[in-house]
Formats: sequence, structure tokens, C-alpha cells
Amino acid sequence: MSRTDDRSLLSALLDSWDRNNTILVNLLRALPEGGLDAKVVEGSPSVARMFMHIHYVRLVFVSEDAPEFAGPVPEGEWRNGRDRSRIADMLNESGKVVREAVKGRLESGKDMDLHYDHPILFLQHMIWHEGYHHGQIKLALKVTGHAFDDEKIGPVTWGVWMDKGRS
Ligand code: NI
Repeated sequence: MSRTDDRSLLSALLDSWDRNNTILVNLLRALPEGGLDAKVVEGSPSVARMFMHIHYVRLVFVSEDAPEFAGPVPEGEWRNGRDRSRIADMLNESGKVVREAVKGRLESGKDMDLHYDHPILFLQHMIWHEGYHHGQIKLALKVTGHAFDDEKIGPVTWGVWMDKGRS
């Protein structure tokens, strides 16, 4: 059976976003002690600030592109977060906001207001943006002597994409 019907595509698309968020939160939870303060070089943002930036970017784009789904946008873009479970809650929350914005705009047939011709482009942009910072976060840990063990981090990050029985 063809899988190009809209419902099937929408469900796979939203599944990809959910997996992306799961991977990000798994990375956060797997950080070693002191990992939130790691930086690639002096002057670059800490791991904590990168997670907070990702949360901020999600919410600011929804507020600019699909404001009917927006909640409050945090005051600063690169704030320092100290509490890992609080950051995880924030990411899960902003993940839902993005999900609802994309789903809502797709269902209503409306483009995004400011940056994108199609809601899917917004979702792809967020996944690309977060993958970019994911690599920076891992590099920051490596250069500060806190490198992840690939055998441990692989299954909760790369493995989530390739978990065939999950959805
Ligand atoms: Ni960024």
C-alpha cells in the first residue's frame, strides 16, 4: 500500500520530531558530572547554554511563524541552566509546542508566517539546528576530558533513529 497518504506522512513526520527530542533529552541526561559547564573553546557557549538556546530557538520561531500555538518566550537566548531535570522538562515542553505548531499548520493548510514556505521546512530546520548543536555538545565534552563512551551514548542517540519497532 502506498505510504504517501497525508495521515501516514504526518505521523512519520511527527515521529521524527519526537525522536529528535528524545535524543536531545537522552544526551542531556547522559551528561557526566560537570558536563553542563563544558565549552569547545573559551568564549564559546557552555553545554548548558546550548541546551537553553535550543529551547529558546524553538519557542521564538513558533512565536514568529505560528503565533496561535506560541507560549511565553524565555527572556534570554543563551541563559545558563543549572538543573538538568528542569532543562529536560523545558525541552519536552518546547518540543510539544513545535509539534503542535507544525501539525496545526499542516492540518489547516496554512504556510508559516515569516520564515518558511511550508510547515515541514520549519520542522526540518529545527532538526538540522539541533543536530548541529548535538555535535558541538559532544565535542565540548571531548575537549574537556568528559568524552562519552560511544557504546553507551550510541544506543540512546543514534539508536533512537534506527529503532525499527518503536512506532
Ligand atoms: Ni544555534
